[in-house]
Amino acid sequence: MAEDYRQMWTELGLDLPSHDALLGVLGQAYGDIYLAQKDRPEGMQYFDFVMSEVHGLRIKELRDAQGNDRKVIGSFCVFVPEELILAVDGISVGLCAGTEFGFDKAEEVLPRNTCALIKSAFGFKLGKVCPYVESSDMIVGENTCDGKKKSYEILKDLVNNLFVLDLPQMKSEAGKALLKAEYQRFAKALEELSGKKITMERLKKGIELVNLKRKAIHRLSDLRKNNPVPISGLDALLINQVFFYDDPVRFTASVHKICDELEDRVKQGQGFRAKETPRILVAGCPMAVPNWKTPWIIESSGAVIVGEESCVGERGTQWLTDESGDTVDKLMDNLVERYFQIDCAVFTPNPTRLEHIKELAKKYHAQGVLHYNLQFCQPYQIETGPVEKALEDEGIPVLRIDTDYSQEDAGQIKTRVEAFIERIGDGR
Ligand code: BJ8
Repeated sequence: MAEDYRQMWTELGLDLPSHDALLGVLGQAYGDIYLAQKDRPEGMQYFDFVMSEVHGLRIKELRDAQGNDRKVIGSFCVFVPEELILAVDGISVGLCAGTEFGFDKAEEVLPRNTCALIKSAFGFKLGKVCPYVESSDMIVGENTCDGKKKSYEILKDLVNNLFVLDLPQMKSEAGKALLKAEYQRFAKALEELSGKKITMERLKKGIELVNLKRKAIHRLSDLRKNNPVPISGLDALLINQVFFYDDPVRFTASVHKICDELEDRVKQGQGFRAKETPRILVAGCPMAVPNWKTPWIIESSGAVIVGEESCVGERGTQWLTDESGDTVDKLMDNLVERYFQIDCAVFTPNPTRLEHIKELAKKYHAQGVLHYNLQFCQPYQIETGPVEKALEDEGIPVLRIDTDYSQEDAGQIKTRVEAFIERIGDGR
């Protein structure tokens, strides 16, 4: 694809040699991790295509849409409501990144002991390798963890139009009121940027579109409850990652298409692995493209991932927004109700997350939970203790992995994961 899009990348201000190097690394990792899997569902070809064109055709589509008076909004958090973006005919894209590309540059402006997710986003911006950042008409940050909150103070001078949402940290009535006020402020900023008014009809349409996208993912998740599980965790993770980039209508149709195929597989008793394969739920920090290290280790060590308690996964998609109501204000309340349920570890206290992980482990018949933490992510690292306790009280074994985006610890993680798989496989 590289040759066809060089002009576009130049216009976006990308550093072409660095960008070529990034695409080289990405392509290699994709081949080694994804394409090397056996008997993948045919429906994954669509997602392979999306990935092969993630810096090409999709960016061209965004630019064409901008030419037709649509705005592109980039964000880093599942608290940013795509429904509001769609209500001004905007396009939502995720900006989180999952590789240590550009860390040297990121560490010139951020402390080394910043989590890899934040450093990666900065590395992509400073290294001029991310066409999504460069295509965004507005970038939305949020006051969640301290790392993000403080780094946006630096990011605001590096990008054109940064809007920071002030998010609550407690699930109180005051917290809910703050979320509503902030969503209203965001809606106003979107209206000003786009020149389009958020009407009840437009907002309702946006809610319906995002709900359809979520329902398709729920269907995929339901299929993963089967034994044998009809799709690898790696492929399911990829679909959850593409959720943040693709056109919502096309994405929804593609997820249903693969689900039709997976239903057939289930009927025929066909699985990604044999019935006896140990089943693992992954919980914790979000995994952005191309952060596939830990899932790849799990599945190449003989287990299968059956679900993700993650913002790139069930924490991000699990609730629908109520579509009823005939005023913008009522629909805004519905949005607030839906988003306020997200149990990100930045909330204190955060008991519902423990309950959700337990529920998910049972729902997906997981024999063990791998709690995935990015190093220097205090919210999830600290919350691992209570999660371990809650799960082990229920007899569900937990393996805690603290890692980053480097490959240096891959061997060590593999040894620990193999021992864990042996333990849960034995039912010990
Ligand atoms: S709602 S999980 S997407 S904030 S890994 S940057 S928390 S130090 S990503 Fe998140 Fe929204 Fe919460 Fe979800 Fe900080 Fe931790 Fe890094 Fe993190």
